[in-house]
Amino acid sequence: MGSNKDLAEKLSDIADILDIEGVKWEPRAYRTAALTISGLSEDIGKVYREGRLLELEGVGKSIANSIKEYVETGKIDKYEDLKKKYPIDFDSFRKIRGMGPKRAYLLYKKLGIKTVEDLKKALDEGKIQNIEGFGKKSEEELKKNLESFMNVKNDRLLLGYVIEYAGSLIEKLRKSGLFERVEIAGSMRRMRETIGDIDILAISEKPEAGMDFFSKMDEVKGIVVKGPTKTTVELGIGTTCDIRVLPKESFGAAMQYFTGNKDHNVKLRKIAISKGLKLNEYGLFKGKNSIAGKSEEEIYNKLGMDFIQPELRENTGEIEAAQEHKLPKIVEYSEVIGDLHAHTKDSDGMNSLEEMAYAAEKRGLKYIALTNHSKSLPVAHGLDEKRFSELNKKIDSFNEKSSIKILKGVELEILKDGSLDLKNESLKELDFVIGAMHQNLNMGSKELTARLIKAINSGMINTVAHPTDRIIGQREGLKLDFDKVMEACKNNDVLLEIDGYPERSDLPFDLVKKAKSYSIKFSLGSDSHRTEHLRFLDLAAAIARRGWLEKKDIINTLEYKEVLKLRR
Ligand code: DGT
Ligand code: CA
Ligand code: CA
Repeated sequence: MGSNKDLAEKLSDIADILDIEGVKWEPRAYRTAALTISGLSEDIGKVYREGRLLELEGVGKSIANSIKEYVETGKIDKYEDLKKKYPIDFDSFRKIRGMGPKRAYLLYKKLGIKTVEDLKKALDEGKIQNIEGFGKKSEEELKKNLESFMNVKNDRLLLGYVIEYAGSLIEKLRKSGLFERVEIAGSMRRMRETIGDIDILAISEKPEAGMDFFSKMDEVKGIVVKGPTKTTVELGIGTTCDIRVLPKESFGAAMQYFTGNKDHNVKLRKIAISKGLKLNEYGLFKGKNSIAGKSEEEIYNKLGMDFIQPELRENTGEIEAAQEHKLPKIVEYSEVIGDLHAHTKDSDGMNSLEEMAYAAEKRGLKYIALTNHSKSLPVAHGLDEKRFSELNKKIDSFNEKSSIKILKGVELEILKDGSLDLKNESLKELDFVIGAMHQNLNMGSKELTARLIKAINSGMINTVAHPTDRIIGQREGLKLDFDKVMEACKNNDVLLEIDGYPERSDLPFDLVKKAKSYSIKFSLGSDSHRTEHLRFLDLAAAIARRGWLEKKDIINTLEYKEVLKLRR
């Protein structure tokens, strides 16, 4: 019953409503709990059943009771009561820039606006500008922000919050003893940043027992279809999962077919036909004879091309490159040995410098850049020059005694006029500077591009943070002129960042590919705000792979001492 996503939305709604009612501390607790649950890589029902609710960040006794109620009944009484009084679609409004809960409530009270559709109608009719606290300019802004939300909203799940959960499902299936092989396929295998569902392929001598086992797993909330070799279930995390059992001799063909993407497959099938062959999920056939099927490699090879890594299968030129034996040797996940974007509790992170560094070490990394926010970002408790210099001293003494190294970094505000938020003397003491635009983004494309380029030309920044500033499902990227930005990066040896934080996944892979054509290099970052987020570095690496990057294109593949040289 229910799902993590739905529960997180309900808790966030409670937070919004309590905010409107002027309640002091509670909204914060509900928000933290909601954030924890939406970022959880396991089903909340499982956490409850195993008695671990109180271990979750932000979950105290009272919220734990609400979660218990939710898991057992699918409802939370407190939520239902509050929603009666405030029948507002807070979940959508939260994702629209400039629509905080108090504004949403004001618009509900004055104009009866409950939904996104109501809001759109009122905006179209010019009714918002007359409401106290709004005005013509903020009406225009809201219109733009609503449009941006409508363009990007979707119900797909973010890969970063599902991939480990899927991994644990696979592990359970493997351990059941009912399958000879179990693998992930579909968009998750391609490491697409959002997924529509989870696709699993298996080999089994006892498919019916396998299907029974699968459909009765704890994670399963309902069965959509159940057959002898194909079953689809609804999972507690808020998505469906398919499993298909296939004959051993067809497994490679099935992996190929069900990994997709569709356009990639369509083109492969055409190539097969042009060679007088037929390709389907059972194999590659010449007449009635199967000439390949056991492995993906042999299928690609028999079609006259090199093996294509799943991350590349988007029909963006990989098939042609594979035919000409010109595919790049894309970076391995294990070649990324440092994280170049992370926060500590000195700004808006949750963990200390030591905790972050040791957690990174535990993940096998050799270094981590701690890139706290700078002073002009007060919502993130940005640091001024003096506090950075104090932090630097702590980092120096940490580095003296430990094998994992910390780079002294900053996620530096690029101010409205393109100037930088810290003095040059202070920036010179740092090892890694990420330039970022978080505020005053309501400017035209030309101004915004010029602002960023001014910072790139300053000679003071190493990389550009999450360059498009998109938030998946919430807002579009900035309207930057990327040709100009990339030209400037190239001329100044400035990197572009690939931020692996699931909602960001920024640069997107198509722009990565474009930037590579400018010979730009890249930095990868998890954008961690707590130790658990360090895993997002792999997602940044996945985007790098999807953008065809090789080891030499990414500075996180360099040793610590080499990275230090970039600035000296
Ligand atoms: P998703 O689930 O929306 O994130 O994206 P996919 O790519 O996982 O798509 P899904 O789950 O519908 O199907 C998995 C793969 O199976 C897909 O990537 C390609 C293959 N496939 C599914 N339907 C078709 C089809 O009608 N034709 C072909 N050629 N392939 C298909
Ligand atoms: Ca899928
Ligand atoms: Ca599917």
